[in-house]
Amino acid sequence: MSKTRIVKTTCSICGPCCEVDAYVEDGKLAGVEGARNTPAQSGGLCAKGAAALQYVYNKERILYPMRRAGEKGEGKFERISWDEAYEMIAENLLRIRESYGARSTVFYAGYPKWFRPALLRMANAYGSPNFCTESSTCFQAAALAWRSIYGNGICGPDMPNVKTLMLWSSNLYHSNTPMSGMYKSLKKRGIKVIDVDPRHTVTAHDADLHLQLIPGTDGALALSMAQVIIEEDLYDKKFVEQYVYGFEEYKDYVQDFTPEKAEKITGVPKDMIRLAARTYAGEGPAGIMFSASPVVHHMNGVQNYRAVFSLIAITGNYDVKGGNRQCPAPSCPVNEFGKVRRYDQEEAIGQKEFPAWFDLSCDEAQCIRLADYILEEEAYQIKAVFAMGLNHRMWPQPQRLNEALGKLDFYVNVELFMSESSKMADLVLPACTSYEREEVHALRGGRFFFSNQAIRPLGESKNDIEIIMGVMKKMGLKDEVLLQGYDSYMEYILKPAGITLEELKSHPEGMQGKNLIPPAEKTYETQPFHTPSGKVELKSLVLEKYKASHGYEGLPVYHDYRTETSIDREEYPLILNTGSRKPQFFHARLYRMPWLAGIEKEPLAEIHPEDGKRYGIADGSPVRLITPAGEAEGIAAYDIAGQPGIVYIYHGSSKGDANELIGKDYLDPISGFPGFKGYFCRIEAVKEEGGQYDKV
Ligand SMILES: Nc1nc2c(c(=O)[nH]1)N[C@H]1C(S)=C(S)[C@@H](COP(=O)(O)OP(=O)(O)OC[C@H]3O[C@@H](n4cnc5c(=O)[nH]c(N)nc54)[C@H](O)[C@@H]3O)O[C@H]1N2
Ligand SMILES: Nc1nc2c(c(=O)[nH]1)N[C@H]1C(S)=C(S)[C@@H](COP(=O)(O)OP(=O)(O)OC[C@H]3O[C@@H](n4cnc5c(=O)[nH]c(N)nc54)[C@H](O)[C@@H]3O)O[C@H]1N2
Ligand code: SF4
Ligand SMILES: [Mo]
Repeated sequence: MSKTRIVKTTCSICGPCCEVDAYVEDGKLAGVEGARNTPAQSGGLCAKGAAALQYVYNKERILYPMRRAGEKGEGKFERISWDEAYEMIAENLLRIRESYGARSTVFYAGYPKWFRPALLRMANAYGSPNFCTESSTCFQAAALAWRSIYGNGICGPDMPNVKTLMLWSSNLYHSNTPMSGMYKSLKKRGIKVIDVDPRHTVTAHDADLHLQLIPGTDGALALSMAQVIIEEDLYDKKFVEQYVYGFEEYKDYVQDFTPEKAEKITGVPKDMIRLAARTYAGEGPAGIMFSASPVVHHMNGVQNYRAVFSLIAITGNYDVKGGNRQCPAPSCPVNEFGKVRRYDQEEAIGQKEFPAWFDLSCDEAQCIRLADYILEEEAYQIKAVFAMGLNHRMWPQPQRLNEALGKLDFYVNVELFMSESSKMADLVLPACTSYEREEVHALRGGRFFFSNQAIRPLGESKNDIEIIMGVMKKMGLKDEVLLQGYDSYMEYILKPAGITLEELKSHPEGMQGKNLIPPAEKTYETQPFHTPSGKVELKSLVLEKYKASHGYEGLPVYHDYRTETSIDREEYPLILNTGSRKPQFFHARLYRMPWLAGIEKEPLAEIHPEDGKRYGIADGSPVRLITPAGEAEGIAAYDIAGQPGIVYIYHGSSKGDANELIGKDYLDPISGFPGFKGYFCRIEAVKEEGGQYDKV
């Protein structure tokens, strides 16, 4: 009988990296369980993590380096050796740099994050300013909004010490399962929770106050709360006087946003706005938990989040115990590893159109217009893409991007699966999952964990960082760490924490870093804010710099996408909100897992029963969504969690991709983020032809 081993490792199917006890039999993964006996976890896994075997042993896994053998996009490939693959990359990327300049090559990372610092170093060593990631639609716009006010460090809520928590668009039961235990514990501690969400989610159900606003009206709601806080003298005058720039103009601007007016814009009753403002300002310390995406997936997204983040400053909840507070440092030496200034003399993708992104974001380009750069010679043409986890379904008008990728001189995708985006590549390289690699994890609060290799990499797959090392070596690119091998890399990132790799390996339960700088409080008393004025900028001087050229405004102004649009609202009367997270899906990558895909076989368009009746669409029947940019089909699901007038649909499915519906130029002018959560559509019943759809 074969012996079962339990290996301490991690799941990183969706990124947060949950610790896992993997059951291994005869070198094969036989089962997974949430790790027991770790301080970080209670032994559970989410639905996605529990289906790990279908991820690791998926029939679409790429097992060998594969070179295109047919036409681009045809999907015909032939197996080659790793050495031939590295040779092919080196030859092409060196030729393209020679002929068109380094900036003609884009280095791109999709959602997976663990190898990004190494990829950034590769882009730097090659000399291209075009390192970019999925953050062209995620998180960076929220970071930009934050930095435009506070200058640096993004501060999350100080959960152990908050008295009031305002969740501003986060449905963590679905999007961040590992955090849900913490959220539940708030109730036991008597913490007041205010949830701002257009839908009555499970998370909203557990809150004390749910502000059910119309999507994209967040700015008006926050400005109105500020109006109440200032009018009722609930603001922190001392902090404002000493540390805030632009308060008088901000104060004048918010005057207009009375709860009466805001109720008309947002749909939130005026009394609830007042109550929320009084609770947040009066029952502190209070923290705001914000999300990487929904608020900034709107045309006025950056300004809307600026209005929200301004509330932290005016109530004196910035960098105090129980407020929004700086994280302990060094929170993640892995990030430091990638912090080599990119080659920024040359214009990067998006730099002309979205200049504030480059002033206020981290070291990456804004690649939302990647297809335009390939197809239309924007400022210059992109000729090659070296991608790790590129999924064209992330972008609006995904087919257009995929076609553009097919026109490149050279395109490599390093992937787990032979995805549709991979089929367009000249070369596809097999990455391995977290179960097949060793990895050092730097976790919150300065905890480190060594994730063991539970099984050997499938086929000839390799971990992404080893692939980067192989490519760099073949190209003759210099890097003091990456050319020393993977163990050296792990040693290097552990060094600041005062731990050796040997030590960490001998502590399967993980270790606390040794040289951690404890969380500070009120850092502003000793250091100025990293803004042009040295203060908290309610009126951003960086944004204002682009007033004449780009029309940006310094104050967190509110523009309503529903009225300030050239789209004919009579033709497209409904708001289209795409991509609110579902526990079983993760963008485009999990539709290939039978357990998970089986939960929702066709894309569900969630509509309010009133809209269903108005447009003659029965619950469970086929429906067509039509926007100015495209059409997609799905199954109508009556849902009373949202309000009439709004259609919700998940993205990433090849059966009915919500992103085919979104216009490619429908972008927030400051961040370049698409208005994924505030576009317009109409819906109509689809005539069934011989049972085209499975019943859901
Ligand atoms: N299961 C699963 N988990 C995920 C992901 C996944 O695909 N699947 N994706 C990961 C990624 S990339 C991200 S960025 C995070 C996102 O994490 P979250 O932001 O927590 O998740 P969402 O469901 O996108 O949005 C949260 C809530 O915002 C609401 N919302 C929609 N539009 C608006 C709006 O205009 N204003 C406000 N205030 N609220 C709005 C939605 O109703 C939803 O309940 O999730 C991560 N976790
Ligand atoms: N309409 C609409 N569109 C959206 C959103 C929305 O809410 N609505 N959300 C946006 C947001 S917030 C985000 S973050 C993006 C996410 O968009 P993507 O980054 O496109 O997300 P994924 O589908 O997870 O694709 C990443 C790819 O990486 C591969 N992969 C996974 N692990 C590894 C690994 O270890 N190594 C390598 N090399 N590859 C790996 C996966 O197989 C997958 O094909 O989508 C954005 N697009
Ligand atoms: S939340 Fe689920 S899918 Fe994501 S890492 Fe944890 S167990 Fe895996
Ligand atoms: Mo995201």
